[in-house]
Amino acid sequence: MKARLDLLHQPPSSQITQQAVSLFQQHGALWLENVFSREVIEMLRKSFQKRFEKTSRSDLVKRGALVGDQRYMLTLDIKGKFNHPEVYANDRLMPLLTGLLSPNLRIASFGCVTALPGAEDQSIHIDHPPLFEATPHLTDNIPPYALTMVVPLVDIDERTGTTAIWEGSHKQSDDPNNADRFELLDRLMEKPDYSAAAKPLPRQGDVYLMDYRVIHGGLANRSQIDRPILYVVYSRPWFRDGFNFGKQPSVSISAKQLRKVPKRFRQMFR
Ligand SMILES: O=C(O)CCC(=O)C(=O)O
Repeated sequence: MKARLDLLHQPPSSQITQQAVSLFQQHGALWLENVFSREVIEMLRKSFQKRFEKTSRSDLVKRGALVGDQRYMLTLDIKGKFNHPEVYANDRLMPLLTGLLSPNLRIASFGCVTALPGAEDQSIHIDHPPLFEATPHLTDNIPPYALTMVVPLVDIDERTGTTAIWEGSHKQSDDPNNADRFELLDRLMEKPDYSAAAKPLPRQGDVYLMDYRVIHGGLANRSQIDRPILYVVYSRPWFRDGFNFGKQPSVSISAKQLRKVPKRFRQMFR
C-alpha cells in the first residue's frame, strides 16, 4: 500500500499528523500501524464475538445486515468496552480525523463487518453514492466529507482476506489517460480485477482509513476463523448516511450510555 505510516503507539507529532493528512488526501486511504495495543483489540474482539454469537443468522438478515456472501455489517450498541474514548476518539487519531474532516466531526455510523469462514469476495463498491447523483463528478475535487476507520479485530493475512482498495480512486485523476473513476467502478463491478488494488495486511492494533468515495471491496475469507473489522464512519457535521441504514440504526447509543461519554465528545454522537 502506498499510503502507510507507523505511529509506534504514540500520539503523533504535528509533523507526522500533517504527513498523514497529505497521504490520505492524495491516496484516499491510509494504513496506520500500531495505533492500539494488541490487548485492547483482543478485549474488543472477545466482547464483539460474544455479542455476535448471541445474534442469530436470521436476525442478522432481518436487520438488513448482509453485505455480501456470509459477510454481515452489524450496528454495535455503544456500551461496555466499546463505550470508551480510546475507541471512538483515540488521541492518536483525533488530530488527523479533525484535520481531514472538521473539529466538529460526527460519528455517522458505528458497527462491525464480519466475514465468516468461506465468505466469497464482496462486490467491489463505494460505500455511498455520489452526493449529487446527476453530476457525480462534482465531488471529485472537494475535501473528504466522510471516511471509514477500519479496525481489524484479528490479525489479517492472505487467508482471512483483507479489504482491496483502489488508492486514488476517490478523485478523478488529472491524467487524461486514466479511466473515469465511475467507469472504473462499473468495469470492476462487472469483471473484478484486483491487480491494481492495494491489499493491506494489518495486525491487531493497526487501523486503515478509507475516504467514503474510494473504490474497495472485502476479499474472500479462506481461513477457519471469523474476520471481524470494526467499521466506524466519521463525517462532517452536516452529513447523514441515508443510504446504508434502512433497518438498523447507523449509531446505537442509549441516553444512559451517552452520559458516560465525556462531555467534550458528546457532540460526536448527535
Ligand atoms: O469486509 C471488508 O473488508 C470490507 C467491507 C465493506 O467494504 C463493506 O461492507 O462496505
